[in-house]
Amino acid sequence: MLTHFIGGLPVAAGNPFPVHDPVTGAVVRQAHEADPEVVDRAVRAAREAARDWAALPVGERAGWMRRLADGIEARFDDLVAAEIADTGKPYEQTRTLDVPRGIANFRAFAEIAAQRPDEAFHLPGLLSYTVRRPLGVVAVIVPWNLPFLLMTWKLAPALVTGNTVVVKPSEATPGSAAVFADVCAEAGLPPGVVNVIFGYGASGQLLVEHPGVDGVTFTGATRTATTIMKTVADRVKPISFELGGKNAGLVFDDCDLDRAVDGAVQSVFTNGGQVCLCTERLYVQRSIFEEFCVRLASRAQEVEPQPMISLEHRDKVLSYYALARSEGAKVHAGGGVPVFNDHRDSGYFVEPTVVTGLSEWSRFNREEIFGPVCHVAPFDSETEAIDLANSSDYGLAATLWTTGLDRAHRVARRLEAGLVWVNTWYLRDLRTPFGGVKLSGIGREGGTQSLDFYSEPTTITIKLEQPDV
Ligand code: 6OD
Repeated sequence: MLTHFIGGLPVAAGNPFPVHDPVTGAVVRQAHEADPEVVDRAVRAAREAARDWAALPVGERAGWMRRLADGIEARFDDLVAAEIADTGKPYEQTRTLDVPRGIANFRAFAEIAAQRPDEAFHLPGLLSYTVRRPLGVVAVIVPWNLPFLLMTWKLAPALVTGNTVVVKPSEATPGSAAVFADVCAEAGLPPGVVNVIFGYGASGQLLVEHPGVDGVTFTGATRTATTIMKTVADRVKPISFELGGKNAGLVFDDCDLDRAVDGAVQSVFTNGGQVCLCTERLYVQRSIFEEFCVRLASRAQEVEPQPMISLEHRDKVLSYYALARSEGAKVHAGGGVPVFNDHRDSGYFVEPTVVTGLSEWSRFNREEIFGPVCHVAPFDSETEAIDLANSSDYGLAATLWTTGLDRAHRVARRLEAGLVWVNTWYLRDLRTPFGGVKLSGIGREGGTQSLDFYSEPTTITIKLEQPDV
């Protein structure tokens, strides 16, 4: 049974709830659901720790970040196992992406924060400079698709800038957060700096509305974000939202086709399509459209299916497959539930799927599906491709496949997206701003943008009596 981690101690309080293995549907563990009392206890613990933690020099907090990175390395195998048990991710991905990114997040933000210069502004007779202060207690609400990667992506900058935190992972994926609580305890992190509570959305709602919480960082569904936004509006709490996507991939006829097909396979099907950055709309220049569809469909049939996180989510994805069929789509690959004839048949799998022939106005092409599926449509001109990519309520990420250097620059800057990858997908430099436009989010995290969100400047202005010496 997973217990909350509050003030450096395990807390077993609240109703138990089950966590399922998406590969088989079996219950893998139970966790306690945070009720109002638990949430209040966690926020109080974070507040009590806040003053001393904020008073540490940034170099010392950076040292703590490195020790947490070391602690993750020491518990690497446990974290991989916990993440796989909750999500059904492939071992190779978890070993090479999810857990290593946790280590990288702590190491990167230790450096970025420790090396950041302060700002000073001079006028005759006037010196102004800024000092940055942490928000205080930050609520960190983490989704189920990349639980450890995204938790640490938020924790590292929040902590290194001097905040204390209350983390709530998704009810579907509490395991790696529980191991991380152990890492904090084993590292001797001061009690209350990191607190972890478990529960459904209701626990998250209690957390964000708690008056002792000073800021909220959330990655997840746009619908949940609007609820959080309304909740915190009365207290004008700072928010950072990284939300859904309906990401476009543009494939021009001057691309390296092998590379573009490889990239499309990766950007559509990684993590079972359950990454906010995954491509769900592919637009391919007409002269290579047919060949591209044939090649993508053939590759899709070779992709090892990955489970969706829950039965409910699997049914949601399947409802879009049914919608596509009912609207007359041509299904080039997949479109159903795979049959394994083994223990996986009780799990939450869907087939990697490629469809064509739907209207741009179909809900299939407008709503985020969050599964291993894409719609492919042809375009004739660069302008049309850009218009198609931009005709979305979302604006998180886009991919471009072209060997034309001028075209790459020209098109990339005209796309309404926070992130554009050219001839690649999801390659990350942690110093860069990360986030989306339109329904895909508010604010940016990454590099100094994270430090800016998790702290606020105070401007100190001094009148100099002898200005010109
Ligand atoms: O890689 C990252 O830093 C990041 N924030 C990824 C987000 C993925 C959303 O599903």
